[in-house]
Amino acid sequence: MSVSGDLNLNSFWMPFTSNRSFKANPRLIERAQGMFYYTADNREILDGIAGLWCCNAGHCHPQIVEAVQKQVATLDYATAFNLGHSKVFELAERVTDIAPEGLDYAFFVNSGSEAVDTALKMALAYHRIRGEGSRTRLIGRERGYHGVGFGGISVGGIVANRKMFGTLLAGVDHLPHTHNLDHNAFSQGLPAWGAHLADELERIVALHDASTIAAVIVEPIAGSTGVLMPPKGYLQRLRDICDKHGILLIFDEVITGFGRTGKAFASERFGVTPDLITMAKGLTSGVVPMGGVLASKHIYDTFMTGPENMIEFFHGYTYSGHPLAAAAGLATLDLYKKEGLFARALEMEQRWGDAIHSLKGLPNVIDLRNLGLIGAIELEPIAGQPTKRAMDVFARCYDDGLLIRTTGDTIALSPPLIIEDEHIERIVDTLTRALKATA
Ligand code: PXG
Ligand code: PLP
Repeated sequence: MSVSGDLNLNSFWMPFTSNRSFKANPRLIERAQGMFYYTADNREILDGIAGLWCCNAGHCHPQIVEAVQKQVATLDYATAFNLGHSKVFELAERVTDIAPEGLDYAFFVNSGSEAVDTALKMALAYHRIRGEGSRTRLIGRERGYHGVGFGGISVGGIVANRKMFGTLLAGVDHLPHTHNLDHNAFSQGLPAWGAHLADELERIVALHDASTIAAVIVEPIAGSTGVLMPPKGYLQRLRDICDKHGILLIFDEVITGFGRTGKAFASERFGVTPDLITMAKGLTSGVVPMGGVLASKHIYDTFMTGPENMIEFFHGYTYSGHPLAAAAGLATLDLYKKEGLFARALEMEQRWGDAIHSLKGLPNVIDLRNLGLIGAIELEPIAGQPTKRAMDVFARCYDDGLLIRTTGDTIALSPPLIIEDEHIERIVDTLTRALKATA
């Protein structure tokens, strides 16, 4: 039995965790405030990853806390099936207001994974309603992460997340990923090389025929597989090829949404508008689980063409538009606006990027990447022990008061958008010590 103080750790089967390692050496968080977590023994841990790319407004902001407290005491739950409450309608209006032009409709779910499955189903149904029911193929990308639903792992490109789970969705193909250290190592912002990799979509179209393809889904910046920036011009080229062949383009903005790139969405930052956007995480600053899909007017209107008394989209979750999530979302969007947090992320981008790139030359650092308030440090793996180098740095940083995230041998950073210069300095200093100590 695994025990920490009075706490029995046995029964909780932890997600995406080595349960046995964790339970042998647990790390328990007690509370949070602003940029910091505090452990059970009251150590301060600087949160370098905004929880898990989600607490963009910082932790326990009193305005969000108060909104949720008020909501739970007023209306705890109401279904959104044939019933409504005002906050979810307000939230849909507010979030579509900051969305790219033309993405005028919001469908709410409870996570990024559900958002992805919802968007894929919208794409399939859209073509079918238009009389193009042969468009059933979905195109993802190698090294893509789209959550853990069957749709998401099918279009996703992380082998470990796929190989245990059978045949997945049929009729899925994958674009190549865009990561290339030979051409792009130590690029600031978007790498110059690689836009041509979007042309692989033409090869996939030539192989299957456009009439069989419903949608392409990509993360504008791939987060979970190590922070892979899109080469300059790549996303626009994907857009152009999709347009040419009548294929819908889905941007999975679960991590890039809500200011992470210095704009509301990466779509705006990169000037490329998809047909559907998936979102989650920063929508409520991580306070209450919520995700969503933003849909273009054209897609929504297509669904609204059947008999008026009929359900148009046979899809939805018990907690779609949950009142607590809606209240948290509204308070979060208020805060982003009032404190100008998206613009703030853009203002900090250069200093943040310079800080990340100041780690060049430290032991085992083979690449550094940055954009908005995202940073990545790729390390040379220890021969025969992939992931160990990064996990050693993680453990060292945690003991030294900094929370980072690792994926493979890449360290990912995505701090709350309220980060100050002093926090950036502390992140760099702690990482420097850890990289040297683990060399
Ligand atoms: N799409 C993308 C692009 C994501 O990053 C999901 C979908 C799934 O969201 P949910 O809410 O179902 O987890 C994500 C989630 C990491 C990390 O370490 C990233 C995510 C989840 C867990 C870890 O980078 N992103
Ligand atoms: N399983 C059962 C037996 C259910 O009754 C429901 C919803 O009513 C679900 C799964 C789906 O749950 P959710 O709507 O929370 O995704």
